[in-house]
Amino acid sequence: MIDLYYWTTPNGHKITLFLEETGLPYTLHPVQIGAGDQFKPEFLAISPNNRIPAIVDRSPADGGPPLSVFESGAILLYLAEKTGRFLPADLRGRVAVTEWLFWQMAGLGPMLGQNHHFSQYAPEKIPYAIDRYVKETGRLYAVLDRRLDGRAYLAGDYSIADMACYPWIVPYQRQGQALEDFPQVKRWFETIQDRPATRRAYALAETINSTTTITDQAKAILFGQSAATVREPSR
Ligand SMILES: N[C@@H](CCC(=O)N[C@@H](CS)C(=O)NCC(=O)O)C(=O)O
Repeated sequence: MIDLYYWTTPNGHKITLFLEETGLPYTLHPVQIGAGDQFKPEFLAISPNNRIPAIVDRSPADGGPPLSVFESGAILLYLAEKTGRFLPADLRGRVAVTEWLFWQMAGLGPMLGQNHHFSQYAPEKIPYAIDRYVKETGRLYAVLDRRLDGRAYLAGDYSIADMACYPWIVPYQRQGQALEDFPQVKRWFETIQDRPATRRAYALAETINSTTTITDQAKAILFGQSAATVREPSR
């Protein structure tokens, strides 16, 4: 049994996509990041960066005590290895999946996250920042589009690399992008959107939180963090 510490954001969706695909039994624990749940000591004990997602595997393969994992890329790799699904066993297939998984973790996620911040949430509209991240988002979409030319998925069959990228493309309109400009991304996106597991993961999210708007109080919690927040999380 997997305990999933989750909120309805792109990084959270990555893990419900995997769990719904595999049917691995899991219990979902909502962590309301706009209300500050990520600073509770019991959550920080498994996720020291005060970010969702995190998991606890109550039956790890080594038969030892429950094992926690934070960072969505590490969680996807862990679950893929645990189940033997969505990560090829052969050397070259595995390298290709990990390349695109790390590309998502280090590039697509952080850059699109800054796009969301400056386009949607920042109290001032800073043209330089908006332009910088909308353009970088477009560049990354073009990299994805080129990679998908002649390929159904990012690396071989549907894999954890696709599961990492897909949730970040879902809000493409809010990122100032049009899928018509990236025909391969559009085709790939619509194929994944139609998977029954994808539909289940997003339907589940709707039952937990159906809004994308963030209150001023939530903004203060999410965007006001500093070293002091880490040193005194209960303040
Ligand atoms: N690199 C991390 C990023 C996780 C992340 O940024 N999570 C956000 C939601 S998508 C969060 O928990 N934010 C809470 C906060 O900022 O305090 C991962 O992929 O797991």
